[in-house]
Amino acid sequence: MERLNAGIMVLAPALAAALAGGVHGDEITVTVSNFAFTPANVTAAPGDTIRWVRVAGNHTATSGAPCVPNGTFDLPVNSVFTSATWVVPASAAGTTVRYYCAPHCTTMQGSIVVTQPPPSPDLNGDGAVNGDDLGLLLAAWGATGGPADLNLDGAVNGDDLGILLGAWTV
Ligand SMILES: [Ca+2]
Ligand SMILES: [Ca+2]
Ligand SMILES: [Cu+2]
Repeated sequence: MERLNAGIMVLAPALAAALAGGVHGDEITVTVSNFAFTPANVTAAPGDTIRWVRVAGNHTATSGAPCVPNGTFDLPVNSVFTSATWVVPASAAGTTVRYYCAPHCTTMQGSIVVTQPPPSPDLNGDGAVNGDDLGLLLAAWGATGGPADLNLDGAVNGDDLGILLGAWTV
């Protein structure tokens, strides 16, 4: 029983954070060896953590096109720093984040395809889908995109209204 309690105490904060944030928070592991990232290409959602784990050699995980650092991250993965992490920010949604190993930049490369979370019909973010959100959608009626384009088809119209009404908080 004591073991069980200890386990629950460890898990509870993570569970609470997951429920509160509504984010995935998955951890995706990439191994770093001589001379490859494995898997070289991963898919992640905003809020996920990429963890590079050293298997062999002295490397880095450096963001940018091969050999061209762009300053987003530059992390050692070597005999001193055997793992490194980067949390995928919301601003990266819908993009592909390329990275490479600085000492072996011509051959040792990887990428992170960041998914775009579906828009929420709770347009004002207050936790309920109701008349306030309907007002925002109607105000954006006819727009060619933006947060009220709930099905991401480039128009704010009846299809988006249907999604909002289908999610109505009762
Ligand atoms: Ca709302
Ligand atoms: Ca739409
Ligand atoms: Cu390397």
